[in-house]
Amino acid sequence: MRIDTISVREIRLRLKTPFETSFGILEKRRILLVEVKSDGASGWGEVTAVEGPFYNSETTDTAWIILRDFIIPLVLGNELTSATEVPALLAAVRGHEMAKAAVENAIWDLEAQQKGIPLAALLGGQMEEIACGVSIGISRTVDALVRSVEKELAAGYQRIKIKIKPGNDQEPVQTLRRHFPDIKLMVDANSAYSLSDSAHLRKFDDCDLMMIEQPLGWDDFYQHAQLQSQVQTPICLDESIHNLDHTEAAIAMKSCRVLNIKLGRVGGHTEAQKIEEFCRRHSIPVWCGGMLESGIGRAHNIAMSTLPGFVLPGDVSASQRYWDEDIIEPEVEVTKRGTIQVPTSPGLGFQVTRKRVDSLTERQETFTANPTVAVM
Ligand code: OSB
Ligand code: MG
Repeated sequence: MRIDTISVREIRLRLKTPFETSFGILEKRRILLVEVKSDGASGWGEVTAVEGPFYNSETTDTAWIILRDFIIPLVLGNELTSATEVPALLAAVRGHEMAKAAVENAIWDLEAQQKGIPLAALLGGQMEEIACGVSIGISRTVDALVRSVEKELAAGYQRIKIKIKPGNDQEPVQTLRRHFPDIKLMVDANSAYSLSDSAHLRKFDDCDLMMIEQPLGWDDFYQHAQLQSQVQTPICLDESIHNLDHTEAAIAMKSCRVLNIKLGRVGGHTEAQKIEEFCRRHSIPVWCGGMLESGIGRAHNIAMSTLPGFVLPGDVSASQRYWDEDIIEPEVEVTKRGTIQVPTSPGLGFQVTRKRVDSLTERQETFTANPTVAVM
């Protein structure tokens, strides 16, 4: 497939309810979508960066510039046989994994369409449905949190993750455990603690948590290893893991016992596959993280979650938890068992509702490859 045009656009989507983490509150999302065309077919990808550099170093605006000035020129006009060739084209660009992933993943969608198979099948995924959990932001009161958890459990979700930060951690967790003694429960700190908090974090050992996600530095392995040797609750790394090398280091150093894979954070499906395989060989369970994605990013997450190493429920949940109206048809729905059925039609398996995407678009730029010169 020859990469004929690449478009990048920014859409605005308001979350139904603001999402609070230890690094800030997300509400009005500014999301970049990438559309790659080859032979008249379109593949879609999403930049999962948030608005400010507070989860990782990328932002919506840095991704726009890096895509426009560096990533798109390196990919445009190339003749590819497989999306797995994209990382080599982009190897000179350091970091900016979320910007890279949007282009690579769009090409995965294209390739699956050209082969007439679902993206999940192209990736090597076998599951027909994936297990879903929810990520609940920091709540204003513990009562409100208990009500949210009740609602999500009633909807069928298989595990509950809550965001925590210093001063808003032990009380909500202990209250949830009293109300819901048997649920799968975990916490995500988004790097809000330091190693000197280890005695405080050890109190979670009595709460039967599945894991504590990214308690320490966003780019740390060493201190997480020290913390893991001092607490019984498994540590899960999120922010720290950008690639397979990081994964090998984290496992060798015993920095964590569980990994969350986010497609954007690791630069796309090709690297995600390698991480999944490595973790499977080392008996490290993985699950799919979320970045409050629109339907396009969500569809990619569903496809990735069908790989065999994804043995724990992920942060992939129904469109209606986030948006009044998503940008794909059908929207992502969750069964009473807390699962999502994996689509069986070619590519992403969801139709991008172009009219709605156009109406939400704030800016757009399209880049076209030079016409190929016919050889006589
Ligand atoms: O750390 O997992 C995280 C959202 C934005 C930034 C970071 C994180 C999250 C979530 C949301 O937890 C998961 C979801 O998409 O529902
Ligand atoms: Mg996280």
